[in-house]
Amino acid sequence: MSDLEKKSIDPATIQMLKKAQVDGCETIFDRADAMKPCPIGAEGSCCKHCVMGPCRVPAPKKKGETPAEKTRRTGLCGATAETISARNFARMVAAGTAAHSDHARGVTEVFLSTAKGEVPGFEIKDEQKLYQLAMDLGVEIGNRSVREIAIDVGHKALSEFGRQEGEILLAKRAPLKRQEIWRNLGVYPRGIDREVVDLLHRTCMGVDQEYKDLLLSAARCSLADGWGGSMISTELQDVLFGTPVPVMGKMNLGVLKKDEVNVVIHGHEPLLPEIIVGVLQDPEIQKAARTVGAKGINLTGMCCSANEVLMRHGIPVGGNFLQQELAIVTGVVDAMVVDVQCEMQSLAQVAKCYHTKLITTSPRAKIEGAMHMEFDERHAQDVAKKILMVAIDNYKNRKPNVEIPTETTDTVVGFSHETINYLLGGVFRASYRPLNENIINGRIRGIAGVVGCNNARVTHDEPNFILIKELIKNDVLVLVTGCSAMAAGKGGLLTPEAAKLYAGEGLASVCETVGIPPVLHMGACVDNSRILMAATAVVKDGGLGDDISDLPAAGAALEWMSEKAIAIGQYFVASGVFTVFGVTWPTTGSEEVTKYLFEEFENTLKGKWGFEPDPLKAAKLMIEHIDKKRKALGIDKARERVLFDMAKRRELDAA
Ligand code: BF8
Ligand code: SF4
Repeated sequence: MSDLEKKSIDPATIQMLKKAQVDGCETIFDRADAMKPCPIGAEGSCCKHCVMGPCRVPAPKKKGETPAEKTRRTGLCGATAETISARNFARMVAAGTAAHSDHARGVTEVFLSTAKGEVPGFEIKDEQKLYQLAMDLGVEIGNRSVREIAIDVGHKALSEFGRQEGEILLAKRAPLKRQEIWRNLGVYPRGIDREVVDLLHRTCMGVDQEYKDLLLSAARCSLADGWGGSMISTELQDVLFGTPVPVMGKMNLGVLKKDEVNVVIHGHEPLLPEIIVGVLQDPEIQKAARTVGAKGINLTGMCCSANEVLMRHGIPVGGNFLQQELAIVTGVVDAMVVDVQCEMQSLAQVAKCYHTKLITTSPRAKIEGAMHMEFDERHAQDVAKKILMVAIDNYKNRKPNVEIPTETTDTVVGFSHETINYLLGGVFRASYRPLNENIINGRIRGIAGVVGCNNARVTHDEPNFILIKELIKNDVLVLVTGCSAMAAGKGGLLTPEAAKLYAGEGLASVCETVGIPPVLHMGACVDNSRILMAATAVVKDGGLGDDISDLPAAGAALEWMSEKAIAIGQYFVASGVFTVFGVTWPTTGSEEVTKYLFEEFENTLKGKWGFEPDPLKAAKLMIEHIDKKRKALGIDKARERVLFDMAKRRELDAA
């Protein structure tokens, strides 16, 4: 196996890496070879919170240093390794929370304008969800019009960002016991922006210098993301664009088409992508595409934007984070349209190697060398059409070095929290009861959320794919979002048939009865809030304890790279979930800080972090945790009986 072939488990990715090499086009995979991560920064031991530094306070070479040795290891201001490491960790949480929540703010503003009827092209698609949200936000329904209710919901949601007093409203959706834990610890999230500002303030030079206090504040900030910003995004996007229901969709670079104009939408906010989907069928646009000799326009998604339009429209997915440059390497992407987050600056360089027009659209994110066509919700359709026309015009500029991988995989996606509810319980008696019953009787051992990114420091898609396969083999139902959902999809795990092929007998029997895949795609990264809602629904349905931390459940992000992933992991931990990360752990510079996150959080928040880059070992940790929770609930014996029954059945079948 050549070095190149070890970069990914996905053949389409390898094929494009080889092509990039032939074309002389550099990608992130090359840069990862050329530049190693800084070891001091990697362990969270570098502080540059003031210009007397940067101060480097690396972990001690030997274990068990004396207190005197330890005091000598500080920054100029005396900040200890613990403070520096906790501050760095907390800043990651603040940045991740800011990213999800600023996305949410944008969605809320468009939602409010839609409610007021100010933005053509946008409408309220899911009234049922609007009513539910209105109730949770304390908006009166009565016999008021949808418009009136929606305007109030928009205002209420918007005021959650700048809230100065009280508690974030949607956090009241959490189980009561969970809310009590937050209140007792003083980590109940207040305003969304307030928590981000609070954390940036206390991590400044000379402010909060007690690592436990810093880490609890980070927990509070992350909760403002999970139960605040991210949840508002998901809710309002569903109200505006429809709550996902099961839909078929294809994944991988093979979805690009040689004889059509290819437009890749990449990023996170579904606002412009939804409008692009809408204007695609415009006869004028279709005609323009045919005039340049193309058979039509092929829309493809990349990263979380892909998840959004896949879940709601079945638009094919080009790939995940590490495939963004490689889509362009095919030579057939006529335009790549980006908004915010996870867009590599190198796209501009890669686009130059081919003919691709890179188009930035967000007022928050411009890229040097890209064309900027700003998304303006008041003229969204015009902007969308102009973007498509740029792509159409560019079709003629394709160079001869075109090569599209053949790989595409079929998937069934669209498992919102509401959809799972309906599928399990039926439209008229929607409930999580059948899921709870199957967890209690042991057919389903537990639930795992496997989420997060790709990371150029590990083999692309491999840790996520192996982990997910191992979990379902052991009867753990897996929920996926973000880029890990695409690792599952490309690997063939997002189909009902995958249950028979890969799942343990117990899980497979449930999946076959309900007709669902053993791995449920729940959406983009902001939609991790759907997992919080699903976990809460399971708790509320009864029989599995009275808090999320009682559930036989665990989370993981083995290929994480973004600060957003740390914010997500932290809100899962602060919601009571054991969460395992891979690749590298950002606080190893301080044993105390790491121990606090990995062990002591369990005593207070009843959830904790874990670190394990090896996917099989990570699966083992998660399954052990699930079994520990089953035992505490007194349902461990039921599973043994189910497995025994199955062995008996097989024996009888064989006889
Ligand atoms: O928000 S999983 S690489 S695309 S950060 Fe980015 Fe990570 Fe992908 Fe979406 Ni999430
Ligand atoms: Fe160094 Fe303290 Fe300044 Fe950080 S805040 S750079 S540890 S002097």
